[in-house]
Amino acid sequence: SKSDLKAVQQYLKENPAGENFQYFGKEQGKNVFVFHLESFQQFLIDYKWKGQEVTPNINAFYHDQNTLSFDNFFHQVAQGKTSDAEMMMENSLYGLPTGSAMINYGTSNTFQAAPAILAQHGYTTAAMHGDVPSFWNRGNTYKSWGYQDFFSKSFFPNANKPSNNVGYGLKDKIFLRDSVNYIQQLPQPFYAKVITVTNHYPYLLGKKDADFPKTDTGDNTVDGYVVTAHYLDQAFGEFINYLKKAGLYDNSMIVVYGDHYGISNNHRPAIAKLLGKKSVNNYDLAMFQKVPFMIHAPGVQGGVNHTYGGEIDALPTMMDLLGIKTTGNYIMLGQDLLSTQRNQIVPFRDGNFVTPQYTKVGSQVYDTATGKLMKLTATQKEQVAADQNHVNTVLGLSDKVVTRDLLRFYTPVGFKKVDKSDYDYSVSAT
Ligand code: GP9
Ligand code: MN
Repeated sequence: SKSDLKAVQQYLKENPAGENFQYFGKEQGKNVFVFHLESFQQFLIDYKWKGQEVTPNINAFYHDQNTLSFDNFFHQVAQGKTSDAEMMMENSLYGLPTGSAMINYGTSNTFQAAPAILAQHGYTTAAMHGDVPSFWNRGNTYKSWGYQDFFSKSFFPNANKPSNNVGYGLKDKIFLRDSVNYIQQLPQPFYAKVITVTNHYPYLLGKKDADFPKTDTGDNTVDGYVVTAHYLDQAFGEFINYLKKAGLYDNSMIVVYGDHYGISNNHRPAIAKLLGKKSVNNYDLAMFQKVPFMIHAPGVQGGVNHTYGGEIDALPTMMDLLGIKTTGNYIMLGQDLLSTQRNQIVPFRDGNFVTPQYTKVGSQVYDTATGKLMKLTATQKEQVAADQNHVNTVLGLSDKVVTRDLLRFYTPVGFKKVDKSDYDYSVSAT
């Protein structure tokens, strides 16, 4: 009901992060790429195996002088995996505690998502992916989010050849090369989301594409991870070169993120081996949920930012750089990562959390800086309880927005409601 919405608005009013005037609007009017690195974890950045960097191109991008990189950025997904990441990245709303919000609410709900917001600012919008549009209900959800185009598998004739596919879809190198044809036709400025897929469990890749040695943890589903990650990295490098050749590199803001872990917590011994440790505890596993978040922004001085945040914070951050004010207007539960006023509590979907002080896993609290298990003083107990209360509140409010479809009761200033019938993603018959 409308009173549920009031509670959300009240919360946002009491917890404003605001923008950072040093960054606000610095990328205004630029094309925007959101590049999805499937199952890509932060530990891969600068990681070496047998003396070789696994992901040299992504590493170079991470360290580029015009890239804002974040090294305390966490994925916050649950069962909805990729779809949870997409929900957060493009709506600044959480996925649900169980199931996928895109599947259960993507078709019917009202959204005020990134593509719809940017369309209001003169942007053309398109998503690209080498799998079928029914997966995660993207074909319907993207209409609700206001995507004008969705180029999925059937738009890529090369996908007809079985050997061009692996796992869930078209191999990244072919997918990205062929995507450029569509990207070049988009009127500028555009917002383009590019979702890769090859670096996906169980990390299989034919001999022809496998150009990196497997790790030797002895865990079969883990040891191929660096091989497909390396393939993704090569594909990424090629894509960046295409953009440079097409003259798109310097007039675009390129956002790159890992959607979630590639190696689940069921593989503790293998994770320990990869990290060069004897064993891993709950703290190590919490830190293992870091994923890359990088914004290549030609108009700003880059560097590695240590603020604690997660996928929920991506959209307000991007909007800040694009000069679109979100605080006080949009119902977004994350906060600008560049803001100096931000709250650095990172909620996980199960109610655990990380802050610069505490890492809370079940009944255990670790010191985030040292990784030591803490015996809390009375004051610390109060702080942890307050943080927990914040986490529960924000997750609960987000769930209300999604499950009760609250955005239908509110239209932000300058926002035109999405009409799904405006969009048709079927391949034209020509
Ligand atoms: C498939 C892909 C995989 O289209 O996005 O989703 P995931 O299994 O990672 O959630
Ligand atoms: Mn995924």
